[in-house]
Amino acid sequence: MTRPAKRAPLLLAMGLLPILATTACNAAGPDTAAAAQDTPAATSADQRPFTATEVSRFDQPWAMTFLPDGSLLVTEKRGKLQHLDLTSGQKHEITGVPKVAYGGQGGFGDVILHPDFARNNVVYVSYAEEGTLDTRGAAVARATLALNADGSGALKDLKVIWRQTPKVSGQGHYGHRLAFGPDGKLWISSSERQKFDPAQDMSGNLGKIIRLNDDGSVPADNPFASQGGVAAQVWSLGHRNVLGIAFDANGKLWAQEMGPAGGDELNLIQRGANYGYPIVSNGDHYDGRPIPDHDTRPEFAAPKVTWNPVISPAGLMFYSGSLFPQWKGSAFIGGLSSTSLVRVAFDGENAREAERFNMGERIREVEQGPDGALWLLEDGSKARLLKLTPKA
Ligand SMILES: [Ca+2]
Ligand SMILES: [Ca+2]
Repeated sequence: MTRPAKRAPLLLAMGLLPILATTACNAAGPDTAAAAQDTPAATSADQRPFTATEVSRFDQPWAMTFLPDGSLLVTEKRGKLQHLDLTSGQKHEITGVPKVAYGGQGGFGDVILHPDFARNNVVYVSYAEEGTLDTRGAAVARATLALNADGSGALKDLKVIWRQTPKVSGQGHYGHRLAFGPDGKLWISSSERQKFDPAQDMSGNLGKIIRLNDDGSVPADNPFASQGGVAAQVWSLGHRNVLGIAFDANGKLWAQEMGPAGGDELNLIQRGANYGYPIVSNGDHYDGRPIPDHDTRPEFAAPKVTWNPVISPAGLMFYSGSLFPQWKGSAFIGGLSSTSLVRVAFDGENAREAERFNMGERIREVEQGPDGALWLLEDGSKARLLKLTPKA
């Protein structure tokens, strides 16, 4: 699935950045210079501080998470959950997974561990689910992972604890990224299913960031708890397609958002805040209709980073390891249309793109391994699992 660029980047026009040519198809617009000012030049393979080693391949992988024993769980969009033993290289398909609505952007989504996984073996998975009358919506299930000595296993006692509401037509913008916060709560990104206005409608949970207890119940201290109903689940609203959420070392939640044309974002998520979509965006609709920029409506929370040309962010993690000490505290974003790994650096609550590594393939997911290596999953069929270690 390609994603058209809003405008050709300034750096491309200057001939400095041929690597991004695949994302650009239009002539440079009048306000390109300002929008592109913070975009660093992509780093070529021989300048990278890391070596990328292929470890395995998957069919349309979407997410991964490391288990305490160093093995890896990987979801595949068509509906498989794979368990990869990184020592033996053996891969086993985990049984007992929910049936997914595969198609478009939909299918199996995220997989994460309960904070007490080492004791309770509880995992959470997200996926697109069929409704009635050709509708779909994301769902989140909680289950116990029962692993056998040979690496095979099953999800037991699977229980759906959350659903997008309403279920709607189409196969895009599920979001359904998951994270546990330092508060012990389960956080879910619920994208707006390409329906725009639901992001501002508190009678549904589309276009929102959701905060739940680990059993799926609603915390009494959520910002809209007094409204009851679905609104009680909501932590923040006005989001488009949030394909990465992660907590930094200070416990602050960040979310990257695949925006409209020329409007990808990294947001610092604040309690009860409205991020403005589709009323404001620094990008514009793909059909050419303008959307007023953030600075016209300061009552809406503005992004900390905006990308134009877009990077198509998917997968977000904060680096805390020692293998790349220069990157401690940085965030890493997988780029789909930009076929890149993007490093974001922080100064308090401010953020900027610091580095961009061209990976030559769409990057769907980023993780930090137990030894501090960076791990990437490419997108699509025969996608590589890559381990990034410091160049010798
Ligand atoms: Ca992950
Ligand atoms: Ca705009």
